[in-house]
Amino acid sequence: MKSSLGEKAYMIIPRSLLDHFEEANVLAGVAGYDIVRVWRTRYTWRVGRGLVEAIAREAEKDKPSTIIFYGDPKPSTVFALTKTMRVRVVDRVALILEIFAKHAGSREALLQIEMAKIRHELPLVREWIRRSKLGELPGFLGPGGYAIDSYYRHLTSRLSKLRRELEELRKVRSIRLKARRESGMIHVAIVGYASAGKTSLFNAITGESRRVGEEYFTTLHPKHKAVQVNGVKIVFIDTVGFIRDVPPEIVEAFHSILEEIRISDVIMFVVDVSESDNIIKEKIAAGIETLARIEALGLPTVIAANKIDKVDGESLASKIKLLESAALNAGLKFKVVPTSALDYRGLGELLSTITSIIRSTEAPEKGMVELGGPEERVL
Ligand SMILES: Nc1nc2c(ncn2[C@@H]2O[C@H](COP(=O)(O)OP(=O)(O)OP(=O)(O)O)[C@@H](O)[C@H]2O)c(=O)[nH]1
Ligand SMILES: [Mg+2]
Repeated sequence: MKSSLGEKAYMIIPRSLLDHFEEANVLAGVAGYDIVRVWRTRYTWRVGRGLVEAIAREAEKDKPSTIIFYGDPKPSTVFALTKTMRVRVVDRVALILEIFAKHAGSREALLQIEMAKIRHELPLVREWIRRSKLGELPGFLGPGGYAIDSYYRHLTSRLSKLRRELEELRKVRSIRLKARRESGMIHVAIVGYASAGKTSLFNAITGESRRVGEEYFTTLHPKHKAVQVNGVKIVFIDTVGFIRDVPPEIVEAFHSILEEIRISDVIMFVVDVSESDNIIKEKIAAGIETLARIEALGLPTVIAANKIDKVDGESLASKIKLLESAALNAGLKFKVVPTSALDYRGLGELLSTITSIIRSTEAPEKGMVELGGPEERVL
């Protein structure tokens, strides 16, 4: 993947996603783009001809290298934009895949992301082939139709190669995960929406000093650290943050990164309660959806209602109710513990809740097994 630090880019955002503009901007920044102009469009899948022309006029002056269409543009829309503007067009899926590719922590994750990218690109290449057969691409984007055909063949054969390689890696991983299960070690996966404070809580609990930050995806590969809590040895896993509406192409790439959540003993679901009720509801829903997709919803879960240092007592009570009812609405019973990774409030209760969950669900000898080393990074 090409490194694109500070590349000048335009963003096109559909009206229906304007609420997500902040998130879109942050993601573009993480992917290495510098958004110099933003355009609104009425649809999530296309842009009107007038807008394309207006953008093209500005692009003459700004010369952006990339246009980020923060939606799900149809191949014909991407084609039209590329043809008029002669710049790369990146949609939401491709943007997120670029971020993942930059930070993938394992060979398997890298291959999976490459596979997702190819799958995402194929319909676009098909559109190019169709247009070139219609004679719409004389000399455009390289030497024409033949090159596009052979590029398409290259992509499809790479896809089968990736499938085979991933299958091999999956076998190795399932052996490793089986060993982990049989070792009897207790694993607590720290999950939650991007920037909820997962790494901050992980650091506070384990004494680590992993990087934390306001931008999304500060953490992109999981980290394991074993600590002794109330007489139980627990491996805490800091994971990559969830985002809403994870597009289907990404689920699989996400899947490999998040898979170890599924085989954890307890889920610690971190929610930033300093945000508005609506945002909290949306993010809880996104988290539950992701957990469901990775088949981790049945696991005992505790919600860390984090950043309480930013919330006054009265609204905190209502936010806790909100969390409980959001879980209940999804048919889940999660215990909620208010925490602050900043001033360490609630950490004692959080840990005792986790150990009591472990004691009530596991055989007594579990958790007393000695670990091979102080920490272990799997991905
Ligand atoms: N006030 C306050 N800020 C917090 C708390 N926990 C985390 N933060 C801040 O929130 C931001 C995000 O924290 P991280 O720990 O990086 O969040 P994360 O969930 O690991 O984020 P990603 O890895 O990007 O998904 C940082 O600026 C932290 O300093 C808290 O309890 N109170
Ligand atoms: Mg983090």
